[in-house]
Amino acid sequence: MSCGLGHNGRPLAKHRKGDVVSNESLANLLKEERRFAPPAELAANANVTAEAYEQAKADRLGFWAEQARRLSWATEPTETLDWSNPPFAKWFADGKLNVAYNCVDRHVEAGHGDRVAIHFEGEPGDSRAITYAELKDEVSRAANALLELGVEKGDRVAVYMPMIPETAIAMLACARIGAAHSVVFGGFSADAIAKRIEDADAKVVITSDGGYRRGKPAALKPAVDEALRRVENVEHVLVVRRTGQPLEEAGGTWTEGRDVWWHDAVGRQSAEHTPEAFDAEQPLFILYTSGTTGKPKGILHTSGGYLTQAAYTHHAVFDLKPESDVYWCTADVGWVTGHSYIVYGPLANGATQVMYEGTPDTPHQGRFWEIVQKYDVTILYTAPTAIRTFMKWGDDIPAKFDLSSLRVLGSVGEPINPEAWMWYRKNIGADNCPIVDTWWQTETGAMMISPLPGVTETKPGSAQRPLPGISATVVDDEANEVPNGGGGYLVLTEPWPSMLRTIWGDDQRFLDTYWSRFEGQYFAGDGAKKDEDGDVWLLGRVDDVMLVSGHNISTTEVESALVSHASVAEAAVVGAADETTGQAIVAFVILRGGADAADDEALVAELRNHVGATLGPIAKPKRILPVAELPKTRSGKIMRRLLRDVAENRELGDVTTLTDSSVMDLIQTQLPSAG
Ligand code: 6R9
Repeated sequence: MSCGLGHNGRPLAKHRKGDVVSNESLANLLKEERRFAPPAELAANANVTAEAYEQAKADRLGFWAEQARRLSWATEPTETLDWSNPPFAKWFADGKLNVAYNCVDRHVEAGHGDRVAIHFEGEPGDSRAITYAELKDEVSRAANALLELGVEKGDRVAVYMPMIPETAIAMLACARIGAAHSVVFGGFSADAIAKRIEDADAKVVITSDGGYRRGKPAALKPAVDEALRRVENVEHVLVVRRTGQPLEEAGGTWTEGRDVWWHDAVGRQSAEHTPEAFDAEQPLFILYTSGTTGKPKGILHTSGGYLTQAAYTHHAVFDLKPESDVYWCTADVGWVTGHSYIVYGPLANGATQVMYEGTPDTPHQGRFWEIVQKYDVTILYTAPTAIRTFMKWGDDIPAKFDLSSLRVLGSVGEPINPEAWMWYRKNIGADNCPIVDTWWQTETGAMMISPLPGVTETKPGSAQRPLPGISATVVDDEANEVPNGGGGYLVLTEPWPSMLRTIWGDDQRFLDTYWSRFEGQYFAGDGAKKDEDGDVWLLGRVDDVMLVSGHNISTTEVESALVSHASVAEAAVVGAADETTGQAIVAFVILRGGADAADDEALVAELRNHVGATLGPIAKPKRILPVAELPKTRSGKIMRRLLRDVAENRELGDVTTLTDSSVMDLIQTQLPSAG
């Protein structure tokens, strides 16, 4: 057996969700011996060098106080962290600033008004370049319009939009007047919108007639109309015209007095608006995390600390040179990656970025690479789920485009399987772009664990080290820090500037969810492992860890073993109840190049043996089921919970956060023998 998956000694009956990931089960990932040094030229000119770790270690708060000076403060903070009432943090509490001024006006004042802030690429092929000067005018007009609609400092505004520049403009307009936005992913149902509007008690909703998805207009306003039949207190709906599709045709309505067109209400405003400086702890936004169960949690972020860390990490981790780089984050603004790395981080840094409205396969599967080529994108930030999809579509597709402008590649959202990492490096990065695998969460607000592109010798599949100024480690069930080589739970051991301040309206849930599992430490809910160098490997949500015959096995590990087989593009692994072994490993696989091997018993046997050979016999899946698609959340994470329902022949649980709910029907019809 190649890795010695050991028995953890706990009786099966004691298994509960969230049990620690045993050290032994993780040996395989540690066998990853490929190493990639930073390109010499990048290292020589890098924004951040190894010294930053030393500096932050010597004086963590001093380090963050220095990073806060990247921002323009109306009143400079003298206080860095107030931790007198943990875990309720205040950062830079006596400082005052305006977040929108920092993201827009100051770049114009510094003489960069002509620099493109956003290269917008619509799905149908329309495009718009918006300079910082134009962005300043638009944000100011939108701020004036919100004021006219009665929005005041401290109010909440819900934003339900496609991926168009007005979404960023709307968010910045809220920030400019001190209202907190609550962005609801465009495509969530009326029910989800209603719950979020109600929870945050939003006064105004900003939406659009729709956006383009997969070559067609997809309406948004009708869902808002439906949501507003269930909630009170919304005074106005501000509607951007994007598709021009008649509202009634899409099932929507127009409520006179309540609904106003953006081009009317914003269009007629003055482009002059003087930003007011707000306290550093002024709420900036609420963003709901889907959560697998229960009511969504409204994660609250505030201004000064959040913007400091979003700006610093965007500068450090992407080595951003605002004068020459063209940055592209493919996430949707509706999730935290879009908040921190489309809107706040890049704009605070004066970056030029691409914003793309649509899907990666419209009108063809080379669309992303065509965009990289068109705009000479230098920094690309995407998700493992996208990378695995590109692997599935085939190497020949990116090969048709000139991707030589790229210099740094990023990944976020899930553990990236070593083979997907290698594919990304070779087929997109021409073997010479550092890959930064960035671990963080809605709750952390900004990146926490990641390589630095000019410093770190990277390892395929590892997020590696806490960033300068960040304290994270891995602990066992009893909160003891595990030694190098050990596995357990990822915890954050010191407060950080962009940390969530609470769950909106529910301090107790904030304490219970994050701060009660381990005394004085933030519990992230992820399993992790430290290798012999102390580098961190993420192993998936602790809820997904499997217990097979008393062995803890991480889903990530088995999935990575499957993806390392030449025939597999993507894999999702779950533990299904099993009379003999407690749980049995069931794997759902998507084959590369779309091969249909639903009845290819030989391949299934080969895959089982491949996992056995890489990880040890205990990790061999009991069943392997080739499928055409996997259920994913809208942010691209595999929803293993639903696959567990299938594997255990249960009624499916809540599917409302799925990107495409027909996927589950497809999987079920493909699996006559799922039981
Ligand atoms: C930014 C974002 C957070 C959860 C997190 C973890 C997973 C994110 C990861 C990663 C391994 C990475 N995750 N990045 N796992 N490696 N580089 O995704 O926020 O939507 O709140 O999800 O995503 O499980 O706990 P969010």
